[in-house]
Amino acid sequence: MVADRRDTENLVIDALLYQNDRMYTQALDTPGSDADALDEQALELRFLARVDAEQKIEPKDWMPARYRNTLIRQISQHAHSEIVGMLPEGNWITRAPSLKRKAILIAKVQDEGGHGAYLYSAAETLGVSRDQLIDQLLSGKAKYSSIFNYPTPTWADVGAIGWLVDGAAIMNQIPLCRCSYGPYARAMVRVCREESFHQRQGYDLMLQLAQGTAEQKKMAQTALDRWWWPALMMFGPSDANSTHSAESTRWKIKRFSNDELRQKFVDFTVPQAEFLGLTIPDPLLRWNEPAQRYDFGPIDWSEFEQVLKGNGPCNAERLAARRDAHAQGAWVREAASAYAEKRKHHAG
Ligand code: BYC
Repeated sequence: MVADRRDTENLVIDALLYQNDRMYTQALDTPGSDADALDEQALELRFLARVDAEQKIEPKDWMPARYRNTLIRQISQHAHSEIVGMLPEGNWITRAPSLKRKAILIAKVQDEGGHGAYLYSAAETLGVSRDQLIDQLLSGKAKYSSIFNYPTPTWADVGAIGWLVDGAAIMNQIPLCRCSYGPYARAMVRVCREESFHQRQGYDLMLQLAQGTAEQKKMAQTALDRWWWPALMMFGPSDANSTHSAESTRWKIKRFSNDELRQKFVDFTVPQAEFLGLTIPDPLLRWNEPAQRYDFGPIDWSEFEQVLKGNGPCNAERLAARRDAHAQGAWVREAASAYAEKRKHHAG
């Protein structure tokens, strides 16, 4: 069936290209002419056939402008999320309760910086510069994940972030390893390996607290109460309100819908909470035997919208911290540029 469709597509592409060649030979190749439109149509069909055939699209390949723009949007939002995501946990490095936990946390936060750098590089392959992307973040124009606009008032929040936020991130990012755009898919393979370590360290931290004193267990429960609903919001709006899903699915950027991934996350995480002896803050959460999944209560989308508009508990604080860090790092960028310039002269 799929093979049949591809054969038909190839025939259509060939017919369009043939027609186009004839038009060129009849000297109709003026810019913006029908010939250009046909060319574009043929290229798009060939692009879609490659996507259907699970071939990776690489930076120098032809791609529709909307595909390019969607990828720039998603990859840069993802990169910004990693960089802003360093802040809530970074806040605890100096206060980690043991040397072991401090070393783990430093490694995790450093990994996140690495993921951000990786992802900015992947976005750059689409013809946008890192400076442009960073300007968009610092000016407040670009989005980053809603989740990083929540505070981390206790040590247990570090555990909840690892367990829930990194757990949700893995659920969303494993399918991205098969995304149709080569550089993004390849970056995700390494990112997911590291995320898996991040998730485990978070769960391990929660386990230690949950098995500790009554006060420690309460701390773990309160952190779960704080992070549960925001973690579910990480997957994005419900399918009915997801503006980009249809196109991104057609282009095999997305392999599962926002709601499908959210459901998988709930099904995966509820037994983990039970093992910890903690209660998920949702009175409507129930196992649905016939459907073999958990049903859960409604998400407060008005909270999500507020966070996206910049009105979450920590939006202003996060952006201020990034702007500060960027300003304080100016001398490093200048020194690195001067050094690169010097090496270029030496090489020349
Ligand atoms: N927060 O049509 P939709 C990490 C926006 S970092 C904010 O469904 P799409 C970690 C969306 O951008 C994890 N905005 O969009 C780091 C769109 O707005 P625009 C970050 C959101 O793209 C450090 C609008 O809502 N992960 O794990 O098809 C420490 C409509 O949505 C959010 C990624 O970035 C949100 N949660 O699907 C620890 C993964 N959700 O652009 C951990 C890559 C939606 O039209 N991204 N919006 O103005 C994706 O997979 C997809 O972009 C999403 C959204 C599933 C997030």
